[in-house]
Amino acid sequence: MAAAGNGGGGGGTKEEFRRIYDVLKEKLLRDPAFEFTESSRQWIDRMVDYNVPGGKCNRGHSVVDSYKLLKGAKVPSEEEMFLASTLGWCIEWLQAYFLVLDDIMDESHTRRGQPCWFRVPQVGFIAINDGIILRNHISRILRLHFKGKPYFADLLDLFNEVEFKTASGQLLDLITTHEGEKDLTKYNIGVHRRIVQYKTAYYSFYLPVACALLLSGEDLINYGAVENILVEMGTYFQVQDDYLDCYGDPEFIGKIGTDIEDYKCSWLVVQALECTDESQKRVLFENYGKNDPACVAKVKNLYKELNLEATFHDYENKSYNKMIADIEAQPSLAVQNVLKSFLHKIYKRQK
Ligand code: GPP
Ligand code: MG
Ligand code: MG
Ligand code: MG
Repeated sequence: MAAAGNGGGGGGTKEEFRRIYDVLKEKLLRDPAFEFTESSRQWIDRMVDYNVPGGKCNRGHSVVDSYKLLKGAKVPSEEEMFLASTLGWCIEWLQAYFLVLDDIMDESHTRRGQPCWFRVPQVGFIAINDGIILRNHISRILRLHFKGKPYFADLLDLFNEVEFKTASGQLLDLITTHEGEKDLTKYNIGVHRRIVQYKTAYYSFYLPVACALLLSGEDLINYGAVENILVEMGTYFQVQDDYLDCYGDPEFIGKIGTDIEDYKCSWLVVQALECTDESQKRVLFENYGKNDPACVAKVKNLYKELNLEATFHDYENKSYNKMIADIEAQPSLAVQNVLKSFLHKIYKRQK
């Protein structure tokens, strides 16, 4: 799918996308609704640079790529490309907001190859307020660039709905951990699926495509089937995240896994519970959720014994084939291209 890449007609290279970040940030630093002091402006400048642009930007790029694919043969204007990139950045801002807070809740250490924001000296709990500011930046950006557009209300509603779903998923992620502490056998694939659909799939997969659809003048009510496929893709993506938490190289993925220590209802522990015998189950019960490297190592050894790597690769292939079949059943070729383009960004990802 050549058209899915960057650098095709209508602009939209990664460099152009990045350039728009600078434009948006400059506007925020000159927001007339707040009389900045020199030090508050510097704080926001540094905080936004630290947390917003350093990731892979898959979500942001996907808005631009999806929009171009939806336009088909029509080349988007410069203004349209700017708006698509701006929506892409709004999702990157949303991601930054979630990650700043998620890292506090998960007691994580590193993110994108640097200390988590709350671990930076002088930041600490100010990171909570920074998370709130990042969320508010999205509303500021949308107000500035989209107020007056026919789809403005739908856009605000979309971001609100998706944020609610994500925070609800995060709640499930956190309270399920308490239930698991009492009884690890409460974890199963259904529980896992529910958590990851809400905490990851809507904001990471549905939101970018929904933004591109609104920008193209579409009514989201007609895209229920597309939403289902994107939620499926998001589930697959979070299974990869759970896998990489244990098997990824921290140097390469930019973060150190904490799922075993944190007692998370990870896809890996769910798979382990499915295929352990009684003595292996005891090893799991005794060592899962302990903040002790020796216990973590025992859990990882057990995963190795159970060959969960192979289970994962099998899941990855089956899940890919199923998604491709669902995508190819879509009546619109443009929509098929949007979905395939997104899937190919993440299939067999290593980070
Ligand atoms: C990812 O979970 C989920 C989120 C980032 C959503 C957070 C939502 C909030 C409302 C704060 P994760 O903890 O597995 O991600 P990672 O492995 O990147 O820490
Ligand atoms: Mg988390
Ligand atoms: Mg986390
Ligand atoms: Mg994770």
